[in-house]
Amino acid sequence: MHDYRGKLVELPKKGKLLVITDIHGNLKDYEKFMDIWDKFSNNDNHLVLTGDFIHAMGKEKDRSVEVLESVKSRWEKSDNFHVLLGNHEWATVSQTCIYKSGVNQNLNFENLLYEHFGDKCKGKLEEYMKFFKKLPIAVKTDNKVFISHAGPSRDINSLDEIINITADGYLGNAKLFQILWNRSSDYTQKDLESFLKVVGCKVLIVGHTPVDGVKLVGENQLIVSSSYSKGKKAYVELDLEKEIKKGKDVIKMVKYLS
Ligand SMILES: [Mn+2]
Repeated sequence: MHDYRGKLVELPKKGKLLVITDIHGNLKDYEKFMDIWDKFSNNDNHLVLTGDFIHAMGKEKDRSVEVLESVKSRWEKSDNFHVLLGNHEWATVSQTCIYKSGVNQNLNFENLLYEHFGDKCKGKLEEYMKFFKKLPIAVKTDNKVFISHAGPSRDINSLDEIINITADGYLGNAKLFQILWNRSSDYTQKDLESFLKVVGCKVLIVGHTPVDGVKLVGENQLIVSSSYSKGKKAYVELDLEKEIKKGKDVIKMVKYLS
């Protein structure tokens, strides 16, 4: 059973952490990452999927159900397999319809569930919503790296506010909304600095915005695209024992999916 501090995952100064973002129902890429993880996995190493593993965004076949079934089962079986909530899972929990190129992603997902489970689709949706509500929102490593789906959130003033971030529910919760939706146009460099100070970290790693593999924002934030990207597909093999001061220290730990 995962022993999280509320909605925060805290990782010790031991081993390595694979950071994988935005799978978006791409089963092929997901399986490649799971092959990497299965070889990499041991008592000290961890993996985090930073949310948005459901909802295909492009023309490719939406394999969200297969990905989700595997993610859920791996999370339930392994204490070293961590999964964060993304805005697409949040949309399911909060029943907020989100659109991509005019297509209602929630409706698409419910249709997928019907295709897979027929009459049992309602029960499956409830099961998935329950699972999403168990998911943490962020990871904080002992060597001062903070990892979330998006963000930073401008309204977070303490680490406790991260730990208790869903206490006010999932809908109409600005702090949660920002950490799941904010892109670099939604905050200033100053906001980022003060967020990192508040949570006691040096570097922020997020996904959410598709980039060509990785993109450094200012000196202290790294955007990573592992599957749904603008070109290259990158992930981070974060050394939990090395001192991290700037984004460039994390850039050295970036790897690419072949
Ligand atoms: Mn997202």
